[in-house]
Amino acid sequence: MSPAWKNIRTDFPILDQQVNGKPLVYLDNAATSQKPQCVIDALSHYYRKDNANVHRGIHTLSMRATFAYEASRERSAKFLNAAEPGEIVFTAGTTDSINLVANAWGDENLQAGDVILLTEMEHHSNLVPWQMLARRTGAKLRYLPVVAGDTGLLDLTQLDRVLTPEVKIFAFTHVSNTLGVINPAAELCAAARKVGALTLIDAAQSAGHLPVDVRTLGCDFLALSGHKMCGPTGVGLLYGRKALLDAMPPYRGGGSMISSVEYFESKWAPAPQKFEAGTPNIADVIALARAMDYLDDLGREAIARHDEQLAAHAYARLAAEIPGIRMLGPAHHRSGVISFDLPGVHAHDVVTMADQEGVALRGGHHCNQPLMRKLGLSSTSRASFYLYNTEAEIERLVATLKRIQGFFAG
Ligand code: C6P
Repeated sequence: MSPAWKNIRTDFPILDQQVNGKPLVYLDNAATSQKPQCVIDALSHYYRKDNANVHRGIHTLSMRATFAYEASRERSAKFLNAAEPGEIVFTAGTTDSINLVANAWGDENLQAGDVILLTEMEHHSNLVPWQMLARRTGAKLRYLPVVAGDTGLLDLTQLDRVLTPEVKIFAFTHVSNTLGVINPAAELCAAARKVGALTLIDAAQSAGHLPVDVRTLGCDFLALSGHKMCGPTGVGLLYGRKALLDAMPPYRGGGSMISSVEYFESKWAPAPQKFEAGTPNIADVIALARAMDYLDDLGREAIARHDEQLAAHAYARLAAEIPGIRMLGPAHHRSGVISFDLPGVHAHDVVTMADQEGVALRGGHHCNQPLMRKLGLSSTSRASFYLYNTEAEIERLVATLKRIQGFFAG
């Protein structure tokens, strides 16, 4: 393990605090991760030294801001092993990136009779934009099922049945935010390619946790959010194969995305600029590159191993120590997201009582309502781990859940 791991918790100033009189145990990383000091410093440095608009001014500050903004595009391309920086479009996050594809690519390329393939475990962000597109174009939605039971794995025996030539795009999550399942993304992309379908990977829960290489995965689009990978909120990106981005019309109109404007018509700038209308989220884009540096200093393979070890440990400890607990998702080969149901205790009560112990969890449907229904649940409690979490914190979780169970047992 690299020396960067040694004092990792001190890199995250927020972790050093008490919540409700107890040391904070932050286990809500699937909702948003905490930020290391280097990312906070990058934001502060930009506003203290370089703040100016990009791609417009020719004064020194504007050139500095433009240089740092475009350097972040290069860093992002490297982070994902994209062929060139022009394949990176900065957006507000995963939701925004998926909406961009559903609108710009979808409206231009889909018609009645076409099929949009999704999986039964998608987050609402990878469902609703496609439902809206289907309504606009007359295309149909189809789903690759999740196997019956609680492992939450995709039923790959159904892949050939659902991947017919009518499928024009297959959009799926790399890692489930509720079940912690890691989907075989490269295999799914290869299968889609065989029938001529494009692929979009929702990498919201994977980009900061696993090595993500768009060329090894073989995807056409990939969406991620900065705030789930040690970066700031309000920024993310869309990776798109350059030929596809070049052929797509813009999604939003305004300044910066044009090459010329007349009173009655305009011409667009080339990709990726044509997708970045208006003043972009400059400071957060720049700080996102620092987050990528931070993750790569630790090593993404090492982060994945750390997540998996913590998740396996938590899964085993909860299953052994909490009578009657229903564990969701696979026991092994999973990400650091653990969802569970404590019979007789609503997830909101679990989260509220855990908060009294300083333990931050999430409870609810996790923007996964159709999957919840399929599992026969309305909500789950969720603990999600990241690089700064420890086995000692898992023991705090176990003790807290025992106390909650004891309280409700009367
Ligand atoms: N999941 C969670 O607590 P945004 O909000 O655009 O940054 O990310 C949306 C999104 C898309 N796909 C997946 C798989 C996700 O997990 C999320 C965000 C958070 O699980 C908030 S609901």
